[in-house]
Amino acid sequence: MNEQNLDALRKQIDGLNLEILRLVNERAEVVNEIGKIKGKQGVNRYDPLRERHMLDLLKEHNKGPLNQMTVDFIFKQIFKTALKQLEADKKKELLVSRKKKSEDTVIEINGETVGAGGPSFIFGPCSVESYEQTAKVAESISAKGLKFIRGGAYKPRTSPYDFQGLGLEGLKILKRVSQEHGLAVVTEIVTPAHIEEALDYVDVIQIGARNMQNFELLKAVGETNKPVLLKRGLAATIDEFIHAAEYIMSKGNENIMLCERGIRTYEKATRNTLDISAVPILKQETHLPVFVDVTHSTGRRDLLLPCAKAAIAIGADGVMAEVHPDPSVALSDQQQQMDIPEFDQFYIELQKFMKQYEFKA
Ligand SMILES: [Mn+2]
Repeated sequence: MNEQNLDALRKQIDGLNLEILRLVNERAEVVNEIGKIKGKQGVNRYDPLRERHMLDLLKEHNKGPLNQMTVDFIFKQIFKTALKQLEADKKKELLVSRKKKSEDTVIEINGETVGAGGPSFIFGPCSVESYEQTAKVAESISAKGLKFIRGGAYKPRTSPYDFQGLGLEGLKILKRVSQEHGLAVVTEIVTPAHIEEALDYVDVIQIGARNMQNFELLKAVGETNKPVLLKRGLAATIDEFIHAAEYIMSKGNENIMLCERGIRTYEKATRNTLDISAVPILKQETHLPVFVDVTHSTGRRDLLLPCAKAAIAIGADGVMAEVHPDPSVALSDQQQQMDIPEFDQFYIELQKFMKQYEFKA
């Protein structure tokens, strides 16, 4: 008798579960409709006053046996789930997302197509220190048939007493050197106030790791039509990185390249930890080209080549590294810049590797 009773009660529970499921889904559909209306009106989807009202109404009608705390808990979960669903749908709508645009973004700069398969290379000194120093590196880059030179004119340094860069003078040196050697300039801009002036000197605006969430700067570069190289913040999640890129694209600039440059972890063997898996994740989640900066991620000369190989093997669209004619007297990043013979060797080895494994050049 007891056994039969239990079976009957269990059947009753199964029926109730299905009924709850039907109701919860029906509720989600209604929430969806509300979301559409709110989306059109441009108002926030979460409304705390409305939620308070719903909870009060439930309290008024709760006859038990569940106590009010339990009822609140259950319904808050239901409210949250519906909002989460709306957020997930919203994420699919990001302009930078692969779901929004399935084909790869290809950016044409100085005769180089970035993101069309086959890695692009960005080399150059950490900081622009003088015409002679920059020209020596440029000569070595163009001798390899490469198209980009990087160099910092504005340097956001950890300490305000460290070398802050040559500023406009540095941009002028980069421009002169790039014209003499047929290169495109990749350089960091740190404030919206410098953008207009910089446009004449720069081919690719770099947003540095420390400025990845400088939203006013992101919006300002989004309003230009210059290609942007956006570096991942030192402690930024991939989701935050993607949303930073969205800030730029939301203002109309679609020429964005992402750059994984290492993140801060507990590991001390390297300056940062190169998050190599970020590359395929970013390639899956967005349609943007992805670079790997092997210099700042590792902070070690002996790791530049193996990490560059790893970047190419995992599908990065480009590699970035720092080169200085005499790193031991560099005004920034002395530890990790390559000198010219090391750079030559690095590039030869990388070419060999690409040939050996038949990577598209
Ligand atoms: Mn540097």
